[in-house]
Amino acid sequence: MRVVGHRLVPYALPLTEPVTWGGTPHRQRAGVLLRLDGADGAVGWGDAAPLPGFSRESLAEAHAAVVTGARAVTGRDLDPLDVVSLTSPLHEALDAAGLPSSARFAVDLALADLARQWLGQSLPKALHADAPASLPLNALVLGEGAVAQARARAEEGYAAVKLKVGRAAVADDLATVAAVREASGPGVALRLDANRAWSDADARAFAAAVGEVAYVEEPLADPAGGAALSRDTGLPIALDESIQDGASVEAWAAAAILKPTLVGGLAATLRIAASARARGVPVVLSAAFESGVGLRGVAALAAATGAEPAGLDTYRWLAADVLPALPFSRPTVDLDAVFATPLEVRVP
Ligand code: OSB
Ligand code: MG
Repeated sequence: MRVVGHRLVPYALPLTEPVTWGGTPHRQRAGVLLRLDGADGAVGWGDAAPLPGFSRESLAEAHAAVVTGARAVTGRDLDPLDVVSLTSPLHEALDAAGLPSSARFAVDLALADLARQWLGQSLPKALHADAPASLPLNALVLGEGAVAQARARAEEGYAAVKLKVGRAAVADDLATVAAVREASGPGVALRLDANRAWSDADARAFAAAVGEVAYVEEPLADPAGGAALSRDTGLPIALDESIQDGASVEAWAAAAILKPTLVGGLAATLRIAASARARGVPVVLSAAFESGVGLRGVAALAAATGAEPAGLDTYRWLAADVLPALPFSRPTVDLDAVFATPLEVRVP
């Protein structure tokens, strides 16, 4: 497959309500799409959406790096099997270019999207031959009305609900978690995320009273205490920011949360997922409020790495998208259907 051209398409999408990242409320989500044109007329799309407060790179830096990556692949004749294996000399060249994470995600995704069309496959199947066609999703419960939202999502049939903790007093969080558990019922896995809000004492007080949960992401302000906290209290702890910071996933972790926009793109996500699995740690793919183009990539990686309920529910907070409606606001998504139609990108 020969890449004959590329184009960058900046976007800014309104959010349904302000969402806080890194302590600042945001009303819109900005990023840049990468379009790669194949010699046969196929088009591959990627999405670079650095998340303020989480990404190290700015949007301007991401944009410049996507240009660098796009130039590196344009004009090259590539074997589509090399592209989807994500371990070719091309990927080594991209590694050497040191693109920031969100830009590398865009380049990896656009290339893989082109390659999978050459191969006549959905992106999940192109990345992993045994990838399931159907993917369970997690319901994200944010802001006011968490209990009512959790009840509604459980009634719709979601297998997992995720709730932010650590922004209120421990006693208030415990009451909210108990109410969400009561509202969602016994069949729904409860995922919590403290985003490093707690002292060791706060986390131990929480662990002593919380009851059964699937896991708590990043409970500690000082993540070095995670292994001891988990060992002493039995609290299942998932790693998220720690993985973004480059920590390896150790066997004591209850889950590895992988955000391809933040951990280095498709190849890096598959590499970290394999090392987590080798230690027996389940892998949960999750979004960072990308556009629909990026979310399709996250969905594909979730299926390719094992299909724990995936965190695509950030889609619900996009008041507009660059694609026609995607079927991501439901308990399971049919990935063959998502990848059956060519993309109709239109930037609002
Ligand atoms: O802390 O997990 C987080 C989205 C953007 C930035 C950080 C986080 C998130 C999510 C994504 O929670 C949704 C999910 O994991 O279900
Ligand atoms: Mg998290």
